[in-house]
Amino acid sequence: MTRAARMPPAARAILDGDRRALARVISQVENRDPKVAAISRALYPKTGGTPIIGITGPLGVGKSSLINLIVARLRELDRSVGVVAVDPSSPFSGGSVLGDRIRFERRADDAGVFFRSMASRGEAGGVAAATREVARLMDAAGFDVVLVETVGSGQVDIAIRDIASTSVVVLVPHLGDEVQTLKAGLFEIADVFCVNKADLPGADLARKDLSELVGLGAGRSGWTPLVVSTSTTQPSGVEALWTAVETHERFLDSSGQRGIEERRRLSAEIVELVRERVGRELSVRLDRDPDLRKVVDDVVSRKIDPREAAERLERGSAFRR
Ligand SMILES: Nc1nc2c(ncn2[C@@H]2O[C@H](COP(=O)(O)OP(=O)(O)OP(=O)(O)O)[C@@H](O)[C@H]2O)c(=O)[nH]1
Ligand SMILES: [Mg+2]
Repeated sequence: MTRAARMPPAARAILDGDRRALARVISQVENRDPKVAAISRALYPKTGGTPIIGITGPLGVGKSSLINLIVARLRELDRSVGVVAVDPSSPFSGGSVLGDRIRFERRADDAGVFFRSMASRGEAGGVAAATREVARLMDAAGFDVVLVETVGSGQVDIAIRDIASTSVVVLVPHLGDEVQTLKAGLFEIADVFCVNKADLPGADLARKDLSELVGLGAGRSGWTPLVVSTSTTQPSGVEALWTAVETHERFLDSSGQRGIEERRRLSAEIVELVRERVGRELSVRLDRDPDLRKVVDDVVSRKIDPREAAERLERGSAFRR
């Protein structure tokens, strides 16, 4: 049987641009439906050619508003775009924190745009994996660009750099102390900094401060993050923001970093999948396998410490079938 003949009908439909099939499979991803594995596997060879642009930053800084404007701009240029937003209705807040969050504009009659929000409930690793999966489905579905909105503020960061080829970190003037605490983490992930709400006082200063901070850093792998400012209410700066994104995408190609970065991301994904699988299997066996229960007993009774138990399991056959 050829590979094509083995392609699941849902995968075929996604490749053929069937948006309802795409929506259905995304729901299956959210519901952890085991049928997704075969579909993803069949689609994987068709992926990798689409820029995945992460738009991340603290709650309420204007990420969704910016995405609406970027989408409008891309549609003017006749480029199709898929958007996946991880909804920040986190376990911390028990729901949407801000009453005035911007919804994505419905463009029901435009097949060149596809929006999807995903709940961020559940452990961060699972959300990151599902988000990556959905971005990849959109890639396979043939969109020219995929945008991923995530809330990134240290604790609730979902590792956008393991998903996106370019990461935009959105901030607003007067984040003050927050910026200090965010800084370390955000500098790791930002290819482009966007100071949004530039219509508010302090935007120029914030931009200047950021530019200075960026200039101090050595720059990751030959890239110094670009700093732009935008306002979605005026609106202004959105073209400059998109130009900065494209500049970074071009840098990835001209410097050879694209391949290096992709290899890093995929390695991390493989490690994560093995960790998850081995971890799940091991927990079950620690509970059920009499020999392994004995090892846990020895830790409980303080005969050995957890580290030694782990080493014993590694040396033994616990990780093999
Ligand atoms: N003054 C001003 N307000 C803005 C600007 N951009 C967005 N806002 C407002 O900020 C609020 C939050 O905007 P969103 O686009 O929902 O922000 P977000 O970052 O997607 O929010 P979450 O997804 O909840 O984290 C809304 O009330 C917007 O109208 C801007 O450029 N200037
Ligand atoms: Mg939003």
